[in-house]
Amino acid sequence: MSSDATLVDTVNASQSRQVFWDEDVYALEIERIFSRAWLMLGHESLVPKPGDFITTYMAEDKVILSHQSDGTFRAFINSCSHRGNQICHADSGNAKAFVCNYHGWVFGQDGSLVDVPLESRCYHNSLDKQKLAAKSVRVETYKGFIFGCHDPEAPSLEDYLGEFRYYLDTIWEGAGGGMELLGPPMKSLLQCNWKVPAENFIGDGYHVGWTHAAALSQIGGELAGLAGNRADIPFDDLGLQFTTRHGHGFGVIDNAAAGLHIKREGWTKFLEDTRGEVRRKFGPERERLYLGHWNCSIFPNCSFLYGTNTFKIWHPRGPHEIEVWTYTIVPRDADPATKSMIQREAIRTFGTAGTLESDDGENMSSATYINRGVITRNGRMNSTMGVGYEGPHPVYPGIVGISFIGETSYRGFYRFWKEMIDAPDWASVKANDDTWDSVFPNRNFW
Ligand code: UNU
Ligand code: FES
Ligand code: FE
Repeated sequence: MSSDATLVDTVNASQSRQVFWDEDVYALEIERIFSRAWLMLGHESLVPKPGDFITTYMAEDKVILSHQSDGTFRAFINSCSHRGNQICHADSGNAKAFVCNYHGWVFGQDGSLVDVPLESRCYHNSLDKQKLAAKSVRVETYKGFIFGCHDPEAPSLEDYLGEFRYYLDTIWEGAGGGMELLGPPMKSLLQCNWKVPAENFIGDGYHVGWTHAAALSQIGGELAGLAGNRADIPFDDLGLQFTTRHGHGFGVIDNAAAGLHIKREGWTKFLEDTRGEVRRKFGPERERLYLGHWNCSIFPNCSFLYGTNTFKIWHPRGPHEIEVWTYTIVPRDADPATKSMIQREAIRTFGTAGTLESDDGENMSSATYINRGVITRNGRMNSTMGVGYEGPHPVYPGIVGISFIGETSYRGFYRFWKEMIDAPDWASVKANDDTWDSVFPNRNFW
């Protein structure tokens, strides 16, 4: 990497293309972001009963997430403390214990080492099993969503989500039942840097009418007018964009929650039936969000579309590849027929072979692999759309951008990315809590 390259320029809203390509940048991301941030592990609905487990990833580390007999959730590294073999090879199941298939060491639901074959005869009772538990992960939940973190100094999950909970509560609590995930996830490999989909989902309203033009006109509905950027609709006033303290953000298109659904009766009825309660609980500003379509990323690598209801984790596989995990997010209180209708529509649009998913995939690979070229990779990218047309809002927390089509939440994502990359520890991140949003100019915008 050329040493003078400023990876992220928060003043001019540009990024070095090395953020998508360079091995050293990736190593730094693993150390400073994925080893220190709260990462999405799943939802209680995926492991509803004691003993239920799933295996997943935190970046490239395999972990087991397990529902304990006391009702809590624990996670631990899926690698045996004997010679390192993977402990559990199943995607999910229910287990009282996990037996390593190499030499038979047995780990409890909490990752503790509970049994060792031939322990007294061959280890002569010298083995300190207490010290040989599988490495544990900090686990906390928010509204049923389960996150893991490796850093004991990281803030609580509630503080990490911070004021973004104002937005998440709108749907993760909603009218009371909140949301759950339908699994098992679809899994696919995509040849791209993990940030390309993360930035796309956090705030790329701009690509929707262009990349997805054919799909939108074919689907019809509220979003068809975006197709080809041709229609006489208010592109600069379609909704809002948000970014918050720890890089989480989203864009909302007003009154378009079910916009990508062809079969939508149950879903729109559910929204109509529950919007009144959301209004009573959260007020009209959040009722507005409840009825909109969101493209959203939780920093660093979890994204979802509320309305379309696809839910993604972008597991990095080095700088140039990801494993995409796709769940469907549905209201817990919806009836089973509505849930499966939502799931079919989510898979049709954003499943592995979804019509819109495959529109995006080619761009994501292209935006990554173009940087094979040395001259190319030392250039920069631009994210200036809407600079100055954003700021602190009288009602909505964080920084709020004027339109769904803008790059406010991109700038917020890379602002926090840079902060994490530069910070030696969480204490130095916390020191910026009161000044983080000063990089956004024109602060009296609203
Ligand atoms: O492709 C997307 N991320 C998207 C599609 C976002 C909003 C509406 C439709
Ligand atoms: Fe945006 Fe090409 S026009 S990447
Ligand atoms: Fe897209």
